[in-house]
Amino acid sequence: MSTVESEADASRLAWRSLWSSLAPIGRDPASGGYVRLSWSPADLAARDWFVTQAEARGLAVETDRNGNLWAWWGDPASGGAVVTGSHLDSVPHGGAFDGALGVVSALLAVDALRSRAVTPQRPVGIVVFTEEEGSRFGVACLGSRLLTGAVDPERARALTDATGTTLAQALAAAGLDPASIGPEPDRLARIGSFVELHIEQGRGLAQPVGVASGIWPHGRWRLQFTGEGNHAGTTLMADRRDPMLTAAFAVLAANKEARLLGGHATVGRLSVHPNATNAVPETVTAWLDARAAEQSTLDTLVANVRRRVAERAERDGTTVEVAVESVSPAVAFDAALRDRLVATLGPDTPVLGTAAGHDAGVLATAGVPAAMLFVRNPTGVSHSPAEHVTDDDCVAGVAALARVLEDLAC
Ligand code: HGY
Ligand code: MN
Ligand code: MN
Repeated sequence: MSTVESEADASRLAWRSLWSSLAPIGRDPASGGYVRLSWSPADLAARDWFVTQAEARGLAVETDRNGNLWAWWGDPASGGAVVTGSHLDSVPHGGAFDGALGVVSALLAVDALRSRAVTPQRPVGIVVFTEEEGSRFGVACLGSRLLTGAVDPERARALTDATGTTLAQALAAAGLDPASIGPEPDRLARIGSFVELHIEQGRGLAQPVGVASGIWPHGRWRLQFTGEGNHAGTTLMADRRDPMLTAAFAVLAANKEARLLGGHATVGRLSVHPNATNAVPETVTAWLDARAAEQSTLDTLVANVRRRVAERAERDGTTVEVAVESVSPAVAFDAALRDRLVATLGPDTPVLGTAAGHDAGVLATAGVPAAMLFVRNPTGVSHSPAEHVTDDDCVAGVAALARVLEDLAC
């Protein structure tokens, strides 16, 4: 066996070993997907896994005021840090790679640099952002938004999950002080550059690794439809004020408007009260996720849906209230950093945009020089147990991240 072959085998083994240690945490055997909602037992176990792995590498681990985890190689106080990382929470029954790939790759990239006796001149950090998916408390990238001041701490504390538990209560239960959440400008100022490695979430990559150009503007809106709860058997059709009809119309209107405008719109979550087969519902809550290449298109899409739904509600005898849960503006990643990544990885490295949101986008919006590496997704499926990356591409991602960190930190 040649040296190159044995190095490749060692990289694959290292990948498999670390990946396998995280893989059981939060996996639902019934769906084959991951349920790691922030601050749940599964999320806490994943966070413990990270702390154990970081400490085993001699990295200094700290939890910031917003619950994000940081592991340092070198002293962050010296500034100009090169930070990588991603998130470990998931959407309900999500895939194994969304977020976790970036965290596992970060740890292995540090191992790779050390095995080559690379000595960084700048501190190197690995961050695990909390509640990136917004699957528990509704606001996407909550940890990085709090860190950067993109969400009001007072509003964040009062966010509730599906059972009515507030973020403040969840943080307190995890041993954090909810009163102290909020922006940390000093911590942000220490970051010279942030590079998040992430599974590519469409079919945009024909080779193992690419570099991100930007992120579509996107957001989440909660639509609450209210009618009159009543008996399904005895209430005459003409007498009904059924919010399910208005909600159903909203789902179709969102899909139609997105198709007409070239955006994306999804209603992937519904809550029905009282949720009984033989009752006309009293309320239906629907969550709209909408995205578009241009902010003006997104604004038009959402405005058209709102107008058409309001008209329909009048016909149904129902009411509709719309609340914005989180909005993210368009992101163009730092051009110099993006070009530097391409120069490091080779001129044939593809540069592509995405319609998926990321903590790197939140940091970029806050003025931190940020970039992303994408790793090929052979099926293009994400937010599903079918999400997949081959071992060889995972190893290629680690190698690419290690080269980028070495270039930026040395
Ligand atoms: O929802 C998103 O775009 C991301 O995957 N969090
Ligand atoms: Mn995701
Ligand atoms: Mn993600």
